Amino acid sequence: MAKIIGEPIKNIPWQDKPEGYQYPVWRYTQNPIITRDNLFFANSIFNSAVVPYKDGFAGVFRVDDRTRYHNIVTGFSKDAIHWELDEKVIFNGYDPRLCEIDGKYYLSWVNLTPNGTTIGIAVTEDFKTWEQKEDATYPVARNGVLFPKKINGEYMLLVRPCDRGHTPYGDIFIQRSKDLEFWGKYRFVMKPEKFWEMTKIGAGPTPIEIDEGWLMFYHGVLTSCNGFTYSMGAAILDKNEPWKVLHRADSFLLAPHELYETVGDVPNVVFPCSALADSETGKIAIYYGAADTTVALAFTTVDEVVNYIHERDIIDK
Ligand code: BMA
Repeated sequence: MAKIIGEPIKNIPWQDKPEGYQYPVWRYTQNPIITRDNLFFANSIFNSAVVPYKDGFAGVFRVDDRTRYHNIVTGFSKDAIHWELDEKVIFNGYDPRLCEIDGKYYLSWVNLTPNGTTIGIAVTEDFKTWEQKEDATYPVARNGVLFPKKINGEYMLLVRPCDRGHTPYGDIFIQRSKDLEFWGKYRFVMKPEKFWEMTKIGAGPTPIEIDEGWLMFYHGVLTSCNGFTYSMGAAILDKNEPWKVLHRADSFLLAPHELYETVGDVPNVVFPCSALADSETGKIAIYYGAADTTVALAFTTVDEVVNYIHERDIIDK
């Protein structure tokens, strides 16, 4: 039995695996959970992130408005399924990730600069006032994902260097900081290996601490004659040296198969940015952007994912 290390989340959203369903990740039957109708003037609301907050949940949401500019807003929910979004823009940019470290909430996102995208970092205690830190990378980078605790006294950030356009390549790297200001000790983590992810990969939700290491969901991109297809995969990273990949599944865990994933502003996109993990039951709820248009929800358990990774492990021992 695999084990999630961390706080229990008693009110984690949940549906049991459908009877007879054979795959390790299953979708919420009422998907998508957030659409453009959640906020006036939104063209699309997708790639977003949530955390437990007070007796409910808080989140940061990517809202592309009707000028098609990229904005991040906050939102709150009692059940992590029905969300009230605040129209106030906290930052410009996209693909936010969110995690709690020592009682504070850290946002990392794709920050827009005149010279390309970089990874913005900001911290809040109440989701009202944010303190923006130095950008964590030079341009151009995307998919900056913080670990939910310091490791050996250092913050850890997964990151995907890229170009100014739609980037036809991309590996995952890690970098470290003692103070969230100066970054260094860059290490390679992993590169595309299988066809479903062959073009590029990027870290997804905040890594989940488990007994064996860090469970990392990520997106992988395939280029077909129809363009990019984004799917979700998983790997387990070493607990103390997370640039070491211990195990990695050869196949995706979720790919664009439902209509809301295959049809939208950008068809064929499943883009995970967040996961809630309940240490008591092993339940995991994954939030992903669907077709760059809506936010959807999927479920798994730590046992399902860890078994799947072990059964299909591509890491030579
Ligand atoms: C990536 C990012 C994501 C988006 C994806 C598919 O480069 O821009 O926000 O979901 O492309 O369009």
